[in-house]
Amino acid sequence: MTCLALDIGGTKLMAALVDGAQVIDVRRIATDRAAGPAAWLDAAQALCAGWKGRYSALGLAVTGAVDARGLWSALNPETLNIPPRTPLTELAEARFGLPALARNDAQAAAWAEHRFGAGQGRDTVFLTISTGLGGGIVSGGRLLSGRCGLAGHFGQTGGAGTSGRFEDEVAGRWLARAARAQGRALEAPEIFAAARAGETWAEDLRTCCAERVARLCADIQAMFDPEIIVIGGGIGLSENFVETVDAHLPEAPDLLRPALARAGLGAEAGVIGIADLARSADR
Ligand code: BMX
Repeated sequence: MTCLALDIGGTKLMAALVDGAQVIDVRRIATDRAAGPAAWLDAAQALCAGWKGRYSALGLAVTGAVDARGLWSALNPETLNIPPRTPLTELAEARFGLPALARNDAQAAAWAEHRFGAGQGRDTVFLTISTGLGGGIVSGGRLLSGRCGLAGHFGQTGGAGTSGRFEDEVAGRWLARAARAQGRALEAPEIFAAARAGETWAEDLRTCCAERVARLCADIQAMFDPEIIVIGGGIGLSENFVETVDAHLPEAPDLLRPALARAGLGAEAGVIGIADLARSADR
């Protein structure tokens, strides 16, 4: 069964036709961050206007928390300013004329990595490290959602010895801010390129980021005891990032040491995961 899968993120909006783990067709545009949910769905609809009749299920993987009733809210409005309790599935169903299933983007990606990617068949925790930091947990073959759709939102914890919200101390926005504080107006990809070119200031930022992620992974191991922690997102997928995290895991007894892997499905994990969830009867 082919599924229309939409991914609404803080930077990009993606529409894909997905069959199993196969992305048959995909289109992307930048998210108009100043617009709101209705305009984002209009944009998604325009992206896939030519696909009518080619799909029979609808899934949405979105930044922010989605509860069991399909109500959608931002946790960090800096990522995307979603009005509280936006009726996402209702809005999507009215537009596309199909029952819809919506989940947080990182939760959907966790499911995809567990089904088809680096965590295949295993208890998996997934982390996406990009503009912010998101996550998802698959335990005993089930994707955890939680009461309000919060399960796996590790970026919203005050973990790893930092103060405040963890994603504000580790991910893309933090890297850019830290570089700016040193007089360099650069974004995360340029900072990582500078690190690869051997510039010490950039290597230090990258190492600091990896060290903090390593401490988070150790905490996750103690909390959920997964078989694997899969790391993705723009920063997570960058060259040798997972190896650097691994090298900075805190000293701990073997039992507490997580097994880490680079995400297998790249930037399409969210659409692959939500398509699989939307197809299955287990909602
Ligand atoms: C934020 C939060 C998460 C999301 C994560 C990564 C919002 C709007 N988003 O922590 O729900 O999973 O960012 O989002 O509160 P991305 O858009 O960077 O993939």
